[in-house]
Amino acid sequence: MTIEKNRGVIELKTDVAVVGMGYVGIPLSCLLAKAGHGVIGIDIDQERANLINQGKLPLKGEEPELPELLREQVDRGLLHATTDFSYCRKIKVVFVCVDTPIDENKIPRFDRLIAAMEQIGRNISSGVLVVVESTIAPGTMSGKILPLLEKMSGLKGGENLFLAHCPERVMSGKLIHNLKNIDRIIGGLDERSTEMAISWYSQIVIGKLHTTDMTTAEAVKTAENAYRDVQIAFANEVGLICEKLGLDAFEVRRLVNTCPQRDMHKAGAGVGGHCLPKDTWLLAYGGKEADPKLMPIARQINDAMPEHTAELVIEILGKAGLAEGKETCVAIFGLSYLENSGDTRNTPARTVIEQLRNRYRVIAQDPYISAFENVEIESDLENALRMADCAVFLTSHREYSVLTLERIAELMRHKIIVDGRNLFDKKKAEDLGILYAGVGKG
Ligand code: SAJ
Repeated sequence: MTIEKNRGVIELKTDVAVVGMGYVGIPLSCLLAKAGHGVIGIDIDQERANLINQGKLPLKGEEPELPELLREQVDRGLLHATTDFSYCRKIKVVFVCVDTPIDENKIPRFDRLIAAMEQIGRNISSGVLVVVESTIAPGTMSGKILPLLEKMSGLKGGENLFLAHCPERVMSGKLIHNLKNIDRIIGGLDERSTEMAISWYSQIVIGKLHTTDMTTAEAVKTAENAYRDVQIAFANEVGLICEKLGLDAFEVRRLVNTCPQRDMHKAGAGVGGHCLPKDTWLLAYGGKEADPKLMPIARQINDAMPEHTAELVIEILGKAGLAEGKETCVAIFGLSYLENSGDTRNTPARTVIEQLRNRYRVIAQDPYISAFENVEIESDLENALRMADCAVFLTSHREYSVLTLERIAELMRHKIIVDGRNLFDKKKAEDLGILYAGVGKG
């Protein structure tokens, strides 16, 4: 396939297409190109494709190795991004990494995945392997994707069309590391599909490749995240109990975890990200016949934590006698949903700010984020503290964990901290005359 490059038209040897150039598709494309394959990255966003073709990474936050890896593969002519699905012709394997959101009723929205599958189906040729990395509700591969691909392509699953589900296990801030090192589940339509998928992943994954069927692979991925979401909800409920009992939930957690077979998670200001808030609902949707109860309740508990954190702010400002109004300034530290990342997908900060912005002046600071919806940003950490009557910590960025309480006390207009991530010691704060409230900190 020929493509325009700054040094004229070059022939691009392509055997791989990756559809959906985001947190999953970009690192996958880079590692496959690094393994020597010509990779076509297909995305509906022309802007994003242009950035990638300039060797620029269109993702926020620190991603070790990835910016250099992307630039290298583009310069080598082994990675090219486009919005044109016709590049899927003559391709040997297509990896699908489009996102799979849920709607406000917690029902999976498959439209992006289906749209991608229709385009892929129109262009693939006999013998192709299609691998879906997107997280999907159990039953989607066999019930939706296989029939759709067969219909659009005229190919037949297991004869001249091969299919597998290999759910991604990446994490913002560790995209390349996780992709290389974490074991993968490969759920094939049949033996042949599984073998073909193994031949590709064994070139880029050091972790073990565990094989199973497609529906089991769908259930594994959604269950592994629902498991974590429920664990966090348990920790949050223990946190709320400890607040009422005047206990430190993190001390309770530390001692609980001295007991074998315990792995209590951490109470916090909420559960953000692209995975956990959605994957529980994907599993519940796939298993709706069983009428699951624990997982929806866990989601409810986790979704209520940002509001609880905002409540702590309102209560402590009331206790300090600071009136509601724009002259009282609340500084939010941490817009990202995850420490040391610039990823704001489903961030708890969004809800906390919504709850507070009509009561107080709200400013925000995040080392990885320079703009966030229409929130007033103060990028300098110490200036933000100087402006603040109340400092609300929602993300445990390393920049915050090196802040001393003494320095905070020196800088703030009123010494009030609400700690959403157990960054500070309550007693030490109070000894310094700081009014302190924290999630899980009674
Ligand atoms: N959180 C808590 N308490 C905890 C752990 C996390 O409140 O004890 C919060 C975090 O602050 C964050 C959210 O939950 O807001 C999600 O945190 P996470 O560490 O699970 O990070 P994610 O969302 O990037 O999770 C991803 C998931 N990976 C995939 O879906 C492929 C998850 O399965 C992994 O366990 C996690 O990365 C990881 O640690 O690798």
